[in-house]
Amino acid sequence: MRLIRNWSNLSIKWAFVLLIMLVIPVWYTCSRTNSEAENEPVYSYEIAAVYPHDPSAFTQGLVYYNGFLYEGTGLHGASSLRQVRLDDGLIIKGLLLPEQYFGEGITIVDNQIIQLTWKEYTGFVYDLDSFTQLEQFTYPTEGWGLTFDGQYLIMSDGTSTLTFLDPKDYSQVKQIAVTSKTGPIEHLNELEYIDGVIYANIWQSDQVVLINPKNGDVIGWIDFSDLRSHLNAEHQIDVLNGIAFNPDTGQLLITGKLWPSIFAVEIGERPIIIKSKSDEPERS
Ligand SMILES: [Ca+2]
Repeated sequence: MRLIRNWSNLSIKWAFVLLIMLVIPVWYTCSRTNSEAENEPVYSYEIAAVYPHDPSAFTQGLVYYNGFLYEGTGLHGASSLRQVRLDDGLIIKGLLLPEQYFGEGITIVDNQIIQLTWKEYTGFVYDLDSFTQLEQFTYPTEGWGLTFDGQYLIMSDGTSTLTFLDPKDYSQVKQIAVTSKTGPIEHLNELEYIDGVIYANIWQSDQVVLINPKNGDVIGWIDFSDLRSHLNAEHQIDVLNGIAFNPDTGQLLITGKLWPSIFAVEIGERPIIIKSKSDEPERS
C-alpha cells in the first residue's frame, strides 16, 4: 500500500509539472497574441487650426494642392466639385454634377482633377484650372475614395479592398486587401496618400486607419472622435469624411459631411514608408 501510495504521489507531482509545462506556453502564446493585437500603434494628434467649412457640403473627396483646397461633394442633385480658399471657406470656383450622379472621391494628377461617382461606375476628369470636363471613364465597382501615390490612382469601394489604377487609361493594376491583426478592415472611404502611407477614414466611424500600400497591412490608427467636441454644429452633421494633406505645414486637414469646420491637425511622429523600385506592382 505504501509503495502504491508513493507511486501515486509521484504521479500527481509529475502530472502537475507536466500541466505547468503545457499551460505556460499556451498562456504565453495567448498573451503575446493579445498584446500584438494591441500593438498596432495609435497616433496622437493636436489641433493646430480650425477653418470654416460649408455646412451644406456633403464632403466625399478632399485634396489640398498649391495653396487651395479642392472638394468633391455628394448627394443626387447636390454633387459638386469646388476650389475652396482654406482660410475663410470661400468657394472660388465650382461646378454641379448632372443630377443622376452622386459625387465621390477626388484626386489631382498632372493638373487634372479626377472625380469618382458612387453607383454610377463613372469617373470624370477635369482641367484643374478651368474645371472643364476633359473625359470620363468607367470602373466595375462602386466608387468611394480616391488618392494618388505619384504613380497610380488608389480607389476604395466601401469594402476592405483598395484598387490601384493606371492614370493613363484607368485600367486596374493591382488590388490590396487591407487587414489588421484583428482581420479585414471594411468600409474604407476617403483616402489620402501621405509619405508612402495610405490614410483611410472608415465609414460611420471617427477612426482613420494607416495602411502600408505594399501589402495592405494596417500600421496604425488615429482616433478623431474628439474633434466632434470642437464642432459647435448648429444642425445635424454626418460622418467624418475628408482627409487632405498640406505639405507646406505637414498638417492633415480633416472634416466631415455637413461639418461646419475643417481641422488642421498635427500627428505625433507620423510614419513614413520609403517607396522603392521593387515595390512597383507587376501588371497582370
Ligand atoms: Ca483625400
